[in-house]
Amino acid sequence: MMFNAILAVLFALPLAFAWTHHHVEVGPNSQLIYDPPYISASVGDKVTFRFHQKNHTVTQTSFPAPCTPLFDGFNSGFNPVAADVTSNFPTATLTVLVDTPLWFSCQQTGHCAQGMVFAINAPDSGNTFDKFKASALATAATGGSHARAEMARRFPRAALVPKDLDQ
Ligand SMILES: [Cu+2]
Repeated sequence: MMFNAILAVLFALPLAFAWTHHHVEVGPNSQLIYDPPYISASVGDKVTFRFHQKNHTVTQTSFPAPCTPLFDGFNSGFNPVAADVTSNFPTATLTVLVDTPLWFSCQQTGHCAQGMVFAINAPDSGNTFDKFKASALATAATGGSHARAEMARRFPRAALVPKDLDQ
């Protein structure tokens, strides 16, 4: 009787703490994309990024400056994967801690400006994923200087983030 009661509690636990494990491919088939490009996630969910060939990052940025790392944000760092590697790709996992939109891009030179961006819980209107991506693509014309200036204006501390040395 008691034993059954304990078993019942044990089986109930996974339901009580249910969370979703999301999987995102980074740069599959040598494309400068995250697949999928955006997801909806709940607080407590985990997101595992799997890095394919080339040398990408998953770096938290912000809606106004899609290609500029966010101070103290999530950053996988660079994950170099040689062209002849086809399995056991490196991964990085983040846990979703807030229900507000989270914005990311790849910090490899030129990748963000070519649209390599990702979002969690992007709104359906207003600051949408499409606008975020368009803003990232627009940095190509300015070399990102406008985005950096805008970022420095809105988030002065972000100017202190050192650039990754690994290109
Ligand atoms: Cu990249």
